[in-house]
Amino acid sequence: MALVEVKVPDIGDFDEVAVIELLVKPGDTVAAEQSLLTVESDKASMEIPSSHAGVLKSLKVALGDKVHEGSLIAVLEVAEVAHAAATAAAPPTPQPAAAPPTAPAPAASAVPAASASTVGPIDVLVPDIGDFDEVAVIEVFVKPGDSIKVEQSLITVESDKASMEIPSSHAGVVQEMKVKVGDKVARGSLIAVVQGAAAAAPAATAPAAIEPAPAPAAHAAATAPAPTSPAPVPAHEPTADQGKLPHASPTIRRLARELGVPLVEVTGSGPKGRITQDDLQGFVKQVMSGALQTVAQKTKAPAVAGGALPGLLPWPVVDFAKFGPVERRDLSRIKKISGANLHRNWVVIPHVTNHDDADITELEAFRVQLNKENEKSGVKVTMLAFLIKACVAALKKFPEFNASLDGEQLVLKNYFHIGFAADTPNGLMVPVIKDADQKGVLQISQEMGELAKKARDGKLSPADMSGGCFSISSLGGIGGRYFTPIINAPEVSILGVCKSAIEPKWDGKGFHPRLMLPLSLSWDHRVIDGASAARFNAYLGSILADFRRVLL
Ligand code: CAO
Repeated sequence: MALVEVKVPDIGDFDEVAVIELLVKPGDTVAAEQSLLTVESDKASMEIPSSHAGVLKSLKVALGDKVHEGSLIAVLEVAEVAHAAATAAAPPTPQPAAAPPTAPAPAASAVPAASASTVGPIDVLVPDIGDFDEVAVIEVFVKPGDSIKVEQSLITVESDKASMEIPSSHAGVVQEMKVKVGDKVARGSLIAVVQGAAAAAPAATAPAAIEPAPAPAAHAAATAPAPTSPAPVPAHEPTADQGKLPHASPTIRRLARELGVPLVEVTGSGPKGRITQDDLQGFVKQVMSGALQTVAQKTKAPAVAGGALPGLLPWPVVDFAKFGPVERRDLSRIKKISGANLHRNWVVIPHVTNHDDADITELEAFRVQLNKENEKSGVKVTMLAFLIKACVAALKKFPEFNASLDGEQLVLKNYFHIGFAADTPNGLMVPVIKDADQKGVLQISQEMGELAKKARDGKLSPADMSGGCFSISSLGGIGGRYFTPIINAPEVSILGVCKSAIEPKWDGKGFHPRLMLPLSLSWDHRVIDGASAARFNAYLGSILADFRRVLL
């Protein structure tokens, strides 16, 4: 066993190229000549093969790193020391990503620069593409009327083994395209007719240098038709063993990187699943319109119905039937609507809840007496009606509780519409008593009874539930001590009330039995602070303790 360093071989006269793909990872067994990574320049991508067979001990480059000839890529553990020693000295053979296998080596010095101006129609031909008889046109990047630059890619062609972009030999305006997707072309095939004064391309030194094959042929003379074109640019080779690697040209891959598009998630519609520009654009449009989510978005973004939030793990998916018998029931329409609202309010509003107790001993006695007196009228005076009246007094004293946030402004309301949570067989509804400040406790009790019945019968109209300033959620008839009610946006606070109970209270001389009502006030900390909330509760308690104060 011996350790061998694998370095970037001679990649022509490129100073630096970027690592765009890592094709192996530490621990992988690699064969000699197996591609380890892909590098890409402006014009071409190429795979860097391993100089040895062995087990990859460590990778010395990361995605985005810039490398050049001699850069250390990886350390391999090889089986045969002698072989390793013999071959380690020799530079590895560069392996362009899409080089036709038997293409001749480049001969940069044999490529004359051509720079004369050209006027009139110019035929742009397929250059020497190595020893391929025919290759299929799989993408056409330009159309008649397009202004093109020298070396701008016109089409992509693909053989069994490689794909490459064919650049234009001339600048000008495309007069006519002579090929379409699916056509077969060979060296010398007419691609396009270009019109305009144009400088013929200088020798395609850059692509020629990075790719050993195919070799760029001598450039077109200043007259049309141009006999040859700049060298084709190798595109990514669709090899089976690359599995997950997207099959796309360097142009598409570069564009995808610039846009941040995860190319592996784009479905290619071209031959052998090749990703075309249309595929890429279609993908971006779908993501932008919200019709599609990338894998990253799915992991981070909230599931529409599942409740996951950005940055949180997805909602657990459990097969409950594995643990015992289950039955499934659809959520009611009201539960779905109120659930979505409650969820938004819980997530968006910074809630704080202050708990307090109000002494309602005298008030409850008064309520019971009233109900005795009004037995014949059929209207039952409820504790909730007193609470509504008391809350109106507190809202008048603390106007920021009777408000809504509108951007950076607070909308203070000069009306007092109080909602109350009603438990119905189909779910929670919040009918609203309008102008509660202008109504007496008897009238409020009567309206509440009517609205609660409508709620239970599923007959509340939208108008019955709109316009609320503040809500009360009373669990007093059921039980409990305290809870944390969720604010009913766009309101900024809500009062939760639980079951009153007789408690011993110290008055400085002795303990006395008092009926205490537990209050839980939730408030929006963007609008209200803790001191105001404590004052609100204390004031509310003082009114409930002596209801005459409501007149003050
Ligand atoms: N403490 C002790 N007892 C109370 C009380 C309190 N705070 N509030 C009411 N009660 C008693 C009443 O005295 C009455 O008892 P009697 O039948 O002996 O007279 C009984 O509870 C029913 O009270 P009520 O008729 O006055 O009704 P209510 O005002 O309590 O409730 C309504 C009306 C519509 C609010 C109620 O039916 C309801 O739906 N409550 C649930 C609200 C809810 O679900 N909130 C939670 C929202 S968050 O999920």
